[in-house]
Amino acid sequence: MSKPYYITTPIFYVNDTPHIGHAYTSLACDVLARFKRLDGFEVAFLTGTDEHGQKVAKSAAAAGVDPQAFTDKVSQHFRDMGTALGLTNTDFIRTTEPRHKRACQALWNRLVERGEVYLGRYAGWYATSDEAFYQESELTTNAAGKKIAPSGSVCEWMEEPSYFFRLSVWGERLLAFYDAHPDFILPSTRRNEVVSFVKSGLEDLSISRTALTWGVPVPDAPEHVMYVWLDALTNYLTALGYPDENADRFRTFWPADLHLMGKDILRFHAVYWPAFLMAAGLPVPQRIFAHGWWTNEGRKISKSLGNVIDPLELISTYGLDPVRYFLMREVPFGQDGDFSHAAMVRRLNSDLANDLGNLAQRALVLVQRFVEGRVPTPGPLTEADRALLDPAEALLATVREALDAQAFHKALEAVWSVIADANRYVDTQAPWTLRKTDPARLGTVLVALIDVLRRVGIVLQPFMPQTMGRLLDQLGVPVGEARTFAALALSASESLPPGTPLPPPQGLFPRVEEQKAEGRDQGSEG
Ligand code: ME8
Repeated sequence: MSKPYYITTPIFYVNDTPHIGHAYTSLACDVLARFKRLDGFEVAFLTGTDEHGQKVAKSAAAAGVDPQAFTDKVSQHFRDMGTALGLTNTDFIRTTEPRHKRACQALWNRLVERGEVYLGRYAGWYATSDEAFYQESELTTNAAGKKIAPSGSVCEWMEEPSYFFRLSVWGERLLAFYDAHPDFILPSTRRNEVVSFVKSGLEDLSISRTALTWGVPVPDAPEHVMYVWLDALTNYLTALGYPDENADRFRTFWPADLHLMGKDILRFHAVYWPAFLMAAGLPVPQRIFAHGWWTNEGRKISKSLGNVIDPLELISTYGLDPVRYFLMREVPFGQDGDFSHAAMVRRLNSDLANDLGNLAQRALVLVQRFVEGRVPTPGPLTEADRALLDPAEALLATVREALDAQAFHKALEAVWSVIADANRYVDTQAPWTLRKTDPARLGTVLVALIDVLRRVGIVLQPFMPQTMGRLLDQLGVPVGEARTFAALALSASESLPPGTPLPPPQGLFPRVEEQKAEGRDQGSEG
């Protein structure tokens, strides 16, 4: 029986077109989902769109269309982005679906039954672009006299009847929970921010609006619609069949293993969400990870600045796998990152074309030229061979540990350290000389190289599925079991019997011309 693993992206607001930021979170989840599958887990991977609330209602009104028609159209753009990115999500949720309304209303009723909700009146600050309430003490005043949230969004004063969730009574229990689960919020710097926010004292949370009709109606009080964040967070339960807690999917996959998101929405996931769940008597997710923020050439990415980086355009310029690699490698996961085409070209040329691409090409060309295109028979291993093979054999464990901490960059660093070892090994072993001086030793060296490439190819599949598929084809590794992590337990001769014919090699990663970057970076500033 395989172990379950449930991973989610945020559900994205349909007021915007998908950009590099949305692609980033989605790709990180996809890498983890693919990794866990190859590692023998049964994976549920959820993404989707957040379609209610004032922000979406305003965008629909501005576009002059009915909100449902508007969300139908924009939600499709996010699905299309997923297809272009090669996402392997197992579900795509839209919060305007009937299954979701049912789940939200059931969760609401549960909170009411448990005495967690009361009717009152909200009077305070609200930022529509964040769909968030702010306390006066968090705000600053800009030159025009407007109140500004820490996110930079403009706040408006709002007063209306509202249902409240008794968040104020959950502070101590949240702190005790964070204490007992030190890895619940990662990275730890972000965890500290959340802890101090909770320690500063929580106020009850307004969870319904009357000034708005675009939302899930509150049961028995249809003049209220639910606060969009209560509605949105519930999506993680809806997709598993909630409120049917006996549904197979729910029993198998709840609580989630990982909710992954940007740092902008950590508070909702790390404070409100566990409080709602605890209040409803439901288990709390295992981990909330908040990654950093991408800027474009040092500037905030926004439609109004006209500097949005379109993932589809990146893919058509550089190819899908290089884009996937760059985003997971360039910035230590958790930190902020600045995008530039120059950095992209540099990295693709050095890591992919030079290091990995060259290694594969060198080794496979030698096999064609010197041993008739067949896997040779290895002889006894030397110290130099072990120095190459030991870290390559340990790679899966190293990568697994890094990915279990969402350290994508560390996982890739470990793989590239093996690739660098292998390139040095080719230089020091000089197989072109061995051909004449010691043909038996040549066989050993080539088999060691093929085995390192096989290991690298298998471990990198979650990051670059298409290209690593092609590499494994060229190494004669059959599709299926032989490409899963279980196959990494096999030795070189168990996995690729001597005599196996290998097809003529084809380059994996073409070099990107430097000119591709030139002009683009300036161009995106305009
Ligand atoms: O917040 N850099 O949706 P949203 C990195 N609907 N990541 C970025 C980014 C950037 N510049 N811009 C966006 C919402 N993201 C809610 C979520 S979940 C129950 C509800 C990514 O469309 C990042 O994952 O504003 C961020 O958290 C998310 O998009 C915000 O998406």
